[in-house]
Amino acid sequence: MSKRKAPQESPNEGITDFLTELANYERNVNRAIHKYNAYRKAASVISRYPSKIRSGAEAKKLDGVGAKIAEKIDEFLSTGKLRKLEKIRQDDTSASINLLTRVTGIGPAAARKFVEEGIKTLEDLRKIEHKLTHHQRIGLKYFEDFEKRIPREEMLQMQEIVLKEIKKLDPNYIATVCGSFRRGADSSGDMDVLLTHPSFTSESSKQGVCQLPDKEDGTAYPHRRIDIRLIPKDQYYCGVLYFTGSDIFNKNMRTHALEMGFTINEYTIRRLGVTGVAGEALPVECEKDIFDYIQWKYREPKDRSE
Ligand code: DCT
Ligand code: MG
Repeated sequence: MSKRKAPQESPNEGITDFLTELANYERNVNRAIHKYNAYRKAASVISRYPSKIRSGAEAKKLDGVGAKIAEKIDEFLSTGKLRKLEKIRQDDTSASINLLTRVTGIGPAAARKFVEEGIKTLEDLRKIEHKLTHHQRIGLKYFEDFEKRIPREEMLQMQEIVLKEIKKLDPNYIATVCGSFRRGADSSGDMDVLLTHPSFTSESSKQGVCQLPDKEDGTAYPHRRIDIRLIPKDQYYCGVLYFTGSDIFNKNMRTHALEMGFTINEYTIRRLGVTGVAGEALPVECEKDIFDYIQWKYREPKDRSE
């Protein structure tokens, strides 16, 4: 999963930027996932609003913008900043936790633990490299590269190479590049590859690095993050659905599923009994099967931003 979301070009960039910064603060520092989701949802709906927002009241008409966010928008529009954010930025612990969570493999809990131990900067992390997981070491080593978005053109080149190598191993492999790439995005934070094989029944995941060969003019490409997950065949399409996202779309789909008496996660879809206990995993042969169970109209990946 990638850490940095693509910046949204919109007439309300100032607002979506501060909402995203607040979202990250709630997730990384406070571990308040509901607040994180609320800010992300508001940022997402505002980023798709076509005209310049003039007041909090105007924004509040949009689904996902409540009174508190509307108030912040008013403050931002009249003063050009937000006191809450100014305070957060000045707070040492918050700033350190936010920085450390930008390293792939370091989540909010690990970041807080490091900061409590006095490890606050990338240099500090380098000094305790022996204590880091393999994934975190890669994240630290390629910190700058991994923050760069990957243009679609490069994603296409990487996809071709990866799929070709997989087919060489065994032509029976089935592989899908998911994430924002599958939704048609112009750029991606990372490459999310799902892999299955008719004879596989246990899951594993490999986090790696790749780099395209140098360009014709001799300049090198940045190192890119590639996440390959091997998934049992019967769970493959729930995985493809989940890892195609977006995260907001997934949340909305899961909510609808619950209303219809189903529970969906990245592995399975199951019926909920009257007592709320989930039954056996239902058979799934393609993504559309999952939509059908919950009586939702099928949506192409490009239409799954929310
Ligand atoms: N996902 C999710 N909930 C999360 C995180 C991820 O449902 N909290 C799913 C949806 C997208 C998929 O996993 C891959 O995650 P990312 O790589 O973070 O998202 P992306 O849409 O591919 O965006 P990016 O271009 O930044 O990689
Ligand atoms: Mg991704």
